[in-house]
Amino acid sequence: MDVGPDSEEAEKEEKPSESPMATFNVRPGLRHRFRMANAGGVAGCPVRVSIDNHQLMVIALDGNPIQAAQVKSFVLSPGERADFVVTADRPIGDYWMRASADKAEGKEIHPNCRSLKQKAIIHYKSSDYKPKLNFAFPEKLSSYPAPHNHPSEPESLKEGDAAAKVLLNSVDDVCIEAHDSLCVTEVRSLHKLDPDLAVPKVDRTIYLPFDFQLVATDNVSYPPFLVPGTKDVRVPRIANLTFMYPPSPLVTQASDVPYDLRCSQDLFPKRCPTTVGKRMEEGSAIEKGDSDVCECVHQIDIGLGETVELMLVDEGGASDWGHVFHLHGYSFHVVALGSFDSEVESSNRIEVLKDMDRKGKLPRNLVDPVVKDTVFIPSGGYAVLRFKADNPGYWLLHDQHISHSAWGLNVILHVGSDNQLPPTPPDFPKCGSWVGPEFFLI
Ligand SMILES: [Cu+2]
Repeated sequence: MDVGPDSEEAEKEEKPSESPMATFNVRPGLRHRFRMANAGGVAGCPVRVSIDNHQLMVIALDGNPIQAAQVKSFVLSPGERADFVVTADRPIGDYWMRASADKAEGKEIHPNCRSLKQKAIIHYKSSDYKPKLNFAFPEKLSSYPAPHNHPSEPESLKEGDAAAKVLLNSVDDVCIEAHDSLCVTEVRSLHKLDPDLAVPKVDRTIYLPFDFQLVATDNVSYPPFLVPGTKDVRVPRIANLTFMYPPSPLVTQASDVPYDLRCSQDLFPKRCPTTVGKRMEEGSAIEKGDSDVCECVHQIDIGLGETVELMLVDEGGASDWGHVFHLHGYSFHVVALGSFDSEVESSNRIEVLKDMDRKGKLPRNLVDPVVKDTVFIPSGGYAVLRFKADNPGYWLLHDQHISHSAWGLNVILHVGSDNQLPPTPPDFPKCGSWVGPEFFLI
């Protein structure tokens, strides 16, 4: 077996990773805890992890303990972490750990993720077993020797153990038994939901529909990573607002951030076009230079100690690969997550979700929902997240996809008032936007 591409066809379009391969030593008969993170990357690919001939017992997600789930493989989106236990109970030898890009049922792997494939070696360390092969950094991976002990099984058999479940932690909202998959909403936390969060209605419900607004159909020559697609220029928004980073840090210099740069869902700056808040119809022509985008420091104020529910809804406009959101300062309970019927109009999904909720058709797990700080929202889907706002500060909620975040798919959750924060040290350095000498010559 070769560690290069798995088939000749794949070889044409994929180049195997040239990075050195890691070796993890395990002791026969013992259990070993692995702590794995998807450390991301520009493409923001979801990654599926497995170990040949071994089951993985996942015991924590994003550092929060869950009721152990025995799986064949699991998926991590950028920023997500998993702790899993591997029992070294197979014949002494070496086994592949595999990581490769994952995709939703019936969808293609994102073009930027296709070449994502890496392997590591799980090496049984035993005095009875001395590998004849040298695993230290071969010059060329293509000449890398096959791990000992299981060279003859076809790839398909090793990757897909029909009896085991896949912990489908992301990339798909379809969680049906036939898929032998386990959705994040089916994973149970080891701890019960706090009583003040296990109520029908929390103190604050915050609706966060997000979309990508078409602002130009010209060929604009930004670097490719700033423009989704080749022609249309789209700008991300949360509740119609595109996030702009403040010129000074809010925690220590909130009063230095100009009022006109700041905004909330009820307060749009005067400089913003009056069309902000109105939705552009799908496919409607855009005049050159026309825009209904408002770029501002989008902040949502939350009282310290309030119980909060965030309702994130993907209202479309971007690619159909889904979004991964990360919240700073908190872990949240994923009480619901899913997608809508295909006939629901994209620009109306938040209203549909509210309506479902009013009619009692939005089931929540208010007993033992999984606790996370990073969550994958399926394309065109929604996530309902709960937490108690007991940590004062300015906390960023952002898309983990680096380019989406750079374009403005972020919002600040401002918890508590500034006098509830520890005081800024008197000699703490200050900063702001650069004002060059030309400013003084005007
Ligand atoms: Cu972050």
